[in-house]
Formats: sequence, structure tokens, C-alpha cells
Amino acid sequence: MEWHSTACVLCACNCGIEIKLDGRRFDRIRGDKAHPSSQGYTCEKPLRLDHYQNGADRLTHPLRRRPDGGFEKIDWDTAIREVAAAFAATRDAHGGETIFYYGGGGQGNHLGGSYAGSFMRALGARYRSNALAQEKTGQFWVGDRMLGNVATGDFDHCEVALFIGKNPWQSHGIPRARPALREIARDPDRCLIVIDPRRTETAELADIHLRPKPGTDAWLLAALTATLVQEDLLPHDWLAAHTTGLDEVRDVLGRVPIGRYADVAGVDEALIRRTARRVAAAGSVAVHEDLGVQMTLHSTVNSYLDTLIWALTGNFGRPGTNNPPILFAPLVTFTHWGSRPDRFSPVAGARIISGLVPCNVIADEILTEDPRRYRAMLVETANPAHSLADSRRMREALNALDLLVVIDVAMTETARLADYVLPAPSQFEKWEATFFNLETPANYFHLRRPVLDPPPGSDLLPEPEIHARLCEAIDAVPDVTPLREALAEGRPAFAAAFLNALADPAVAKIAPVILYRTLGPALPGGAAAAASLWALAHKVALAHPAAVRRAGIDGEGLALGDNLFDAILASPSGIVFTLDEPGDGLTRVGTPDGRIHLALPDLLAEIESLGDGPPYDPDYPFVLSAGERRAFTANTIFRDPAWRRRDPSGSLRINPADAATLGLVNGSPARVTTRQGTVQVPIEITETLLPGHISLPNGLGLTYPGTPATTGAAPNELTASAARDPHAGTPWHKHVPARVEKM
Ligand SMILES: Nc1nc2c(c(=O)[nH]1)N[C@H]1C(S)=C(S)[C@@H](COP(=O)(O)OP(=O)(O)OC[C@H]3O[C@@H](n4cnc5c(=O)[nH]c(N)nc54)[C@H](O)[C@@H]3O)O[C@H]1N2
Ligand SMILES: Nc1nc2c(c(=O)[nH]1)N[C@H]1C(S)=C(S)[C@@H](COP(=O)(O)OP(=O)(O)OC[C@H]3O[C@@H](n4cnc5c(=O)[nH]c(N)nc54)[C@H](O)[C@@H]3O)O[C@H]1N2
Ligand code: SF4
Ligand SMILES: [Mo]
Repeated sequence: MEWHSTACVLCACNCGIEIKLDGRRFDRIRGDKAHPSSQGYTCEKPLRLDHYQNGADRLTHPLRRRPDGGFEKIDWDTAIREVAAAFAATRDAHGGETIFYYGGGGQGNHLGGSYAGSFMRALGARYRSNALAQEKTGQFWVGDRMLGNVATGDFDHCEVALFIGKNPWQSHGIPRARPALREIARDPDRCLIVIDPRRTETAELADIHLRPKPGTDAWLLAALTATLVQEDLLPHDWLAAHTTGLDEVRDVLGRVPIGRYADVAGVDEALIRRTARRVAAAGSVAVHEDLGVQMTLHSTVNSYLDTLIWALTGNFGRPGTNNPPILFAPLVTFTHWGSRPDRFSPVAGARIISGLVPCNVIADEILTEDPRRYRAMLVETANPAHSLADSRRMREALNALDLLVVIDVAMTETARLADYVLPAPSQFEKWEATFFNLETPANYFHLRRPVLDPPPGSDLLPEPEIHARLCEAIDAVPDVTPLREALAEGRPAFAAAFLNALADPAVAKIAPVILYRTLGPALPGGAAAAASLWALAHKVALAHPAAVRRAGIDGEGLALGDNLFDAILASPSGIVFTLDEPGDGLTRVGTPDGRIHLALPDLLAEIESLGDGPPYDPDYPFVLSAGERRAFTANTIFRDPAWRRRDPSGSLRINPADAATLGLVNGSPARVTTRQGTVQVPIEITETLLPGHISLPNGLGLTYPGTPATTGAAPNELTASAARDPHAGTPWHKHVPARVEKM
């Protein structure tokens, strides 16, 4: 029996794994030592991947909704013809911009989504979104305005590691998180700092744990950055050389009442000052913020203040600090300082950041009489009926569409509402890759090969083939014979012909599909889906030739991109595709003057006007974090509840004092009520939460064949779409006012 190299698809780390099959079962799974980033590391979750691969609600055939509400199996010719015609009819009647695209990539799969834009552009669609628009867009907007880029922390080499609203012990997000955290914690010269109201597994290891009351990070972070300014802990030469706007920032932070803000956050002022001094004294500081601050009150201000921590202390562009990664694919896009105008969603007028409409306004954009409303939607590798705020209203919105088409591997909450469900092979049955390539100084790309065939008797199509056929069905694909002929002469001739062909806007719109239909069939081992990577490899090689060469790829001119592409095709465990030298990060600041712009006036004004603390409603005395990452959560990628070895129904965590007041004991059922809804869940009493703070896990509340009802509470039955950041529209899922009652 053979080990197959692939990757874990459960979080953005995408650790390399090897799988041994027993028939169609995943018999054994281990870390892949040849994977250049994870180097054999995995957490416990991928050992359960058979529950994804062989889930009982895997889709096997294209489905069409019947008039009686049920689904019937159809063949692919019918499915493609009818779906293409239905989208085209929406376009003809109401304009292509009323067609909305949601998703395009989960935690492990972005290759299929790289072809979806072709069909959407061919239809004239303009609006799209995905989960990044309910977590990262505030951070992207701040990064865009301050440095024309985003920066990620280098935790392998930092002296001080600062995690803000992030629990990497459970949620990872940095390579080999657990050994990396242990190493930092063990080293007396290094320092691990955690800002989290919960005493998380990561906080347990920390040298300094700042424990704000939930939702008070803006006050705490303002006090921390104000200490840097007021105690003059700033590297003035560095700031003069690399930044602008210091005076405006100093003006506002110089007036922050540190003691009062510390009181609002409930954190000892002396500890805040000690933390600021430790950060300022360090040779290098790496910062990582995540959902704890991105999904709570003042989230965009939080992202701004987090950025100021490293920017004001000069922790940028060196090893162990924060650096803009070289993206393999444009996972994040920037406005390039005014060269692209700001865009807003058509009905709600919400700011579009990195090309994404805020998730929290999507229902508003549908449930309206406004003629610009979205009328048709393609959902791919996402479950918005479950993952977006206010599921009840989201279901209503999806039902109100003229057309909903879902591409997935399983019968999800969203697929159940669809007019057509298009089934794809699992991520282990096709060529796949993720575009979560965010590391520095070395960055990694992993093209995964199929581990096994689709189930016998099933009728599945990989996403690239679905998008290509849909484009063909609306007559968007021109004759590609000349390109095929050029390819027969070799890649250089093909590259020249392809660049030529791009001059035609009809070709440029669907370039990925054109590559799939020309270069695709010529790729070895059936790797047609990798065709879009050829163009991306060339883009990276043209923009960053030195970093690509340092990664061991040779070649002059276009040969460098071709060789990078070929190296990716030939490496089943992934490769290092770029390697930075110290200082390279500085060259990727995308502002016109090449400087980091410290002052964002609108956000500085919000810092000045922070009030006396978060609002409090005695009817809802608790703050609920709706969607905590735990040992046995993985978004909705695992649908089979049996994958959870502990806590099968996802307990509500609550502090002992609160439990005692309410008369709750461990394991007893409780009722949690928010302004939006009510759920019943078992209780887990834990000292790790502050009084007044409760948490529910993410990814629960799914239906599954053979189980009587849903297992656990679906967090978004409790959340409200209006509870969102005023700038980025990102939700406050970590700050849901709630009440708990004994049952
Ligand atoms: N096990 C597991 N890992 C995952 C996932 C999963 O489903 N399961 N999902 C993946 C995905 S999609 C993502 S985006 C990441 C998310 O990764 P994280 O952001 O690390 O995950 P969370 O547990 O949602 O939130 C992080 C922390 O925020 C804290 N928090 C709550 N309220 C506040 C607050 O007001 N202020 C501060 N400072 N902190 C607060 C919580 O106590 C929690 O420890 O995880 C990824 N990894
Ligand atoms: N209340 C609350 N809501 C949240 C969060 C929270 O913390 N609290 N977290 C938010 C965050 S950070 C995220 S990332 C989102 C996640 O929510 P979503 O973006 O909706 O995605 P996932 O739950 O990851 O589901 C991925 C889907 O992809 C499907 N899939 C798996 N493999 C394939 C494949 O090869 N092809 C296709 N076509 N489909 C496939 C799975 O069956 C599943 O339906 O949830 C968000 N929602
Ligand atoms: S850290 Fe993430 S990618 Fe790695 S094994 Fe765990 S869940 Fe999978
Ligand atoms: Mo996420």
C-alpha cells in the first residue's frame, strides 16, 4: 500500500499530509515531512479527514429542483444547458450586474474558484463576496491605506510574538503553531504576549496575558499605543526614514487618557505600560490579529491600532517582524492609491474592499424592491445559509432570488435552498491548491494531486470543467485552434500567441478558461486544472524574479515563469516559490511615496471619540462569542457529527460564578437568547472565561443523514446582520448581547 502526498483542507495552514487508502477509506494519515512549510507537523484534526471524504451527504449527481420542492437527478448536459440559460435570462432581463457570486474557495481549495471569474465576467456580473468579507476586509482596508499592502508576522524569527484576539494553539494560522508557540514560551530571551479575554491554550503559555473585557480592545490598544507615544518609546530615525503622519498620530495618542482607557478594558495600567516597554525594547516583534478583534466592536479601529503597534516601533521589513508576503494569486487586491476608485455595493451602498461586498449586507441587497437588487446567485464551496449573520433572514434572501445555483461536494444548508446543485469531486479526488500563501521570508505553493477517483456510480465534474462548460454554453468561448497550434510549437510560441489573444476583451475576460481548454489538456497526468497557475507563475516571476531565483528556480525572461510552473507541477509535496532577503519587505510598500502612512484621520477621530465602554443592555447581560475555534471544530467542512470525539453538541462555555448564579451545573442544558433567536445547548463551566462572557463553537448546527436533527447550535441563528463595523461592514460575531437561562 502506497502513501499519497496531499494536504489538510481544514485550516489556512494546509499542512502537508500523506494518506494510505484501504479501498475508498482513509486508513492512515500522517504529516508529510517533505512539505516545505509544515515539515511533517499536523494537529489532531486531519486524522479524521475520512469523515469529509466519505461523508454520507456527499453529492453524487447534478440535481434540479422539482415543482413540488424536492430534487431530481439530471445529467450534466441538461444541467449546464439549463443553468447557463437561466443566468443568461437574468442578464437579458435585468443586466449582468444583478448576478452575484459567493465563495470560490474554502480552507483548502482555490483552484476551482480561479475559473469562476470567467463565467461571471462573461455574463457581465460585477459583484461578489466570500468569507473574507466577514473577517479580514477591515484589516485589508487599513493595510491598503497605510502601506498599499498587507503584512504578516514572521514568528519563526521574532523575539516578541504578539497575538491579538487569536488563539493559534487551536486555530493555527501560523506554520507548526504548537511547537512554534512552545519554542517562544520556553526561550527566556523571547516573549509571548496574548491579548484575549479568555485564558486560552495560547494564553496559558504566554509571558504576558492582557485580558480585556470582551469588546474593549479599542480602549486597550489605544492605551498600549498611547504609552509608546507618551513615554516616547519610538525609534525616531526609523520613523523619519520610512513613515509619514507621525505628528497627527502623536497628537491624538498623546491625549489618550491611558489610565481611564485601561479601566474601561479592565486591565491593570501598569501591565499595559510594561507590555508597551517590552515591545519597544525588542529586537523584533511579530504581530498577528484575528477574529477576536476583527469580529468585535470597533474592529477596523482595532486593526488600525494593531498595525500601529508594529509600525510605531519600526517592526517592519526585517526578519522576525511584519512583512508583505508575495502572493501567488491575488487573494487580496488593493486600490493602488486612487488608481482604482472606491466602489460601493449597489443597494446598501456598503464599501467594497478587496473586491468583496460585505457579507452582512448581502441579504439587504436582495430583500428590496430596488431594481438593482441581486436576482441570481452562484455559490461555490461556501455555505452562506449557515455562515452569514442572521441565518433566518439569509434563508429568506436566498429563497427570494430568481435563481440560486450551488457548487459543492455535500448537501449543505445552502444547497438545500438551491434551484440547481452541481456536484464536484472531493478535494482528494482532483487536482487542487490553496492560495493562502502568506509566509515570509520563504513562501510556499502546493499543487495537490488526486489521491483517489470519484465514487463509482457518481457523476461529478471538477469546478474548472463546470466553469468552462458554462462559458461555452453561453457562447463566450472563441475558437481556440490558433492557440492550440501555437502550443504544438512549444511554450514560447504559446506564450506569444496567448498574450496576443488577450488584446481581445472577449478573450481577456475568460482567460483562465481559455488556458484550461488550450494548455490544460497538454499538462501531464491530467493536470488540466493547473492551467490557470501558468499565468500566475509568470506574473510572480515577472514581478519578483530575484525572490523566485533564490527559491532555486532558474531561467531568463519568460523561461523563469515556465520553470516555476513546471517545478510546481513536478512537486507533489509543494515547493518554496519565493525567498526574501532582509529588507525586501520595505520594497513592497505600495504607497506612491514608498512610505508607511501612519495617520488615518477617520480612524484617529474614532479613537478620540471612544466613549465610556461598550453599550450594556440589562435584558441581555452577557457577551456571547458566537463561533469559537476549538479542538473539534472545522468550519462546516466536516458535516458528520461523529467526527467529534469530545463535546459532540458544542457546549456553551461559561464562568463558574455565572453558572452558580444561574443554578447551572456542568453538562446541564441551558437556553441562550439573543435579540435574534434562541438555542438550547449543554453547559461547560470553565475558569477560562471572564464573568459575563460566554462562548459557543463555530461550525455546529448542521443536519446530517441518520441523525435525528441538527447537532449543536448554529451560531448565526443568534447573530444580527446590522451588528457590523461602520467602515468595513464586518460582523460583530464575538460581541452578541445575550441572556442565559436554566431549563
Ligand atoms: N480548530 C479550528 N481551527 C480553525 C478553524 C476552525 O473552525 N476550527 N477555522 C479557521 C478559520 S476560518 C479562521 S478565520 C481562524 C480563526 O482563528 P481565531 O481568530 O484564533 O479563532 P476564534 O477562536 O474564533 O477567536 C480567537 C479568540 O478571540 C477571542 N475573543 C473573543 N472576544 C474577544 C475580544 O473582545 N477581544 C479579544 N482580543 N479577543 C476576543 C476568543 O476568546 C478566542 O480565543 O481559525 C482557523 N482555524
Ligand atoms: N457566527 C459566526 N459566523 C461565522 C464565523 C464565526 O466565527 N462566527 N466565522 C466566519 C469565518 S472566519 C469563515 S471562514 C466562514 C466559513 O464559512 P463558509 O465560507 O461558508 O465555508 P465553510 O464552512 O468553510 O464551508 C465550505 C463549503 O465547501 C464545501 N466543500 C468542501 N470541499 C469542496 C470542494 O472541493 N468543492 C466545492 N465546490 N465545495 C467544497 C463544503 O462542503 C462546505 O459546504 O464562516 C464565518 N461565519
Ligand atoms: S494546522 Fe490546520 S492545516 Fe495543519 S493539520 Fe491542523 S487543521 Fe490541518
Ligand atoms: Mo475564516
